[in-house]
Amino acid sequence: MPSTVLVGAQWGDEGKGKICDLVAGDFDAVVRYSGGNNAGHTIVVNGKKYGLHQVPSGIMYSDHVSVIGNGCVVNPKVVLEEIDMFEADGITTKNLKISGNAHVIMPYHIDLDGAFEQKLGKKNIGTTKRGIGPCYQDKMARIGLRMQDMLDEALFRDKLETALARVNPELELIYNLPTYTVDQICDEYLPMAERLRPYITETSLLLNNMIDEGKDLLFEGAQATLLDIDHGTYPYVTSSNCTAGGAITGSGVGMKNVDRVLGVMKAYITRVGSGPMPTELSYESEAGHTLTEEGYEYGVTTGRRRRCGWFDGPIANYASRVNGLTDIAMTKLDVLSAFDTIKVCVAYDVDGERYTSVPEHQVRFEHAKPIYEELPGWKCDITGCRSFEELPQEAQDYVAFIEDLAHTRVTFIGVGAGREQIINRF
Ligand code: 2SA
Ligand code: GDP
Ligand code: MG
Repeated sequence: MPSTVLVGAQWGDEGKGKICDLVAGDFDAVVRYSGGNNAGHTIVVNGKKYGLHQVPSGIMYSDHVSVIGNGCVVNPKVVLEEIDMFEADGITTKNLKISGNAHVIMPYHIDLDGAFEQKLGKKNIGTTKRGIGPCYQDKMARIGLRMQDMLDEALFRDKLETALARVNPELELIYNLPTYTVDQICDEYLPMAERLRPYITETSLLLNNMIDEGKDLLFEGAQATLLDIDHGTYPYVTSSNCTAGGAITGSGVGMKNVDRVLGVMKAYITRVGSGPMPTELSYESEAGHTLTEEGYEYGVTTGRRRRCGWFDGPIANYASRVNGLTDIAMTKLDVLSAFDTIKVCVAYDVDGERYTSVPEHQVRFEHAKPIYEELPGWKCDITGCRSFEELPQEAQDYVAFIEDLAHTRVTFIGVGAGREQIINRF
């Protein structure tokens, strides 16, 4: 396969981990380009389930290079825990590479994330409280610490002093929280830095050298289009560019090297955290309850129950546009087998005006009322289907209906959580 960006096309948890693990065998490297351990990517291999937060889902392939790119934020403790977990399971991490330019999540980022959410009260974002927003804030404010800084004690101490001069008053005076000393953080972080030293490298150079050798790269998106800091449902978003464009800035690879943008979307939609969601069904409703429980819609990082709703066509159309999708992987079609009929949102009614894509203005999106079409269900087990033709006609029609809404073809169809439970149409 040519170099490909795999991107979440909804609000996350579309099954990026599974698709990434599935296709990774066709690539030479898998690259994470945004986010940190807020991500939770599930892969199920030989019946064993792994929830990955920092390490790319390509780690299962021992000969592949796994890269945590410069656009990511890294919690050293979490990466080390994942490294230890894989090594204990006989999965080598010798080809894991972490960009020296990736930013480091500090304990005060986690404190500030929680404190700010609490301060926001009812207006909270519903973050994962992993310190992601405050870490990216420091990056933009140019007081962040990077992986490379951890490898040079004098530099690390110096930069930390600058960061703490700004952070400590905020902790103490605004949130009434304990402050940090340089020594305290060094005692915790420098030993972790020594363990991580062999993994930290110039990943942009490494990836470009691979391209020069004719190797193919897979960029594994985290979070999703509607959680993107620029293109998402701001302010209810994460703090990075999760859309396909982020793969370029978040890895240091040129645009000419990407040939394919594969959007991953569920056959319905979910969201965790706050913010508008036009097709949301209450958990108490029969359909909402069925999607949640049949789809086992609970967060991989925080365990939070995800909000569930019918497939949202305007979002699919929007995601196709802002990412430049070449094709779609549609996951969890099997979950819809429970329904007699299935609703699909084909457009929004916004104060009397019809929208077939996501309106840019926040208030319009908040006012969006879904216009549904109801399609017949298939009501049978499709988890054993391995070709499009084996799917019942109603399921084939459902996929075709969504292709029309998204103006993009569906290449993969997920019919179960397992690596092999997939239909590859082309
Ligand atoms: P943050 O922590 O600052 O990135 O939160 C900002 C918003 O982004 C949402 N967000 C996510 N949405 C879906 N899945 C995510 N990963 C985990 C998973 C989530 C979990 O795979 O299940 O376990 O709860 C993820 N990460 C961030 C978040 O809900 C906020 O709306
Ligand atoms: P990601 O963040 O996009 O990688 O997605 P998550 O791992 O957070 O959530 C997706 C969930 O759906 C995981 O529990 C997967 O094992 C599961 N999953 C993925 N594809 C399918 C599918 O086609 N059918 C079913 N039933 N489950 C799937
Ligand atoms: Mg997830």
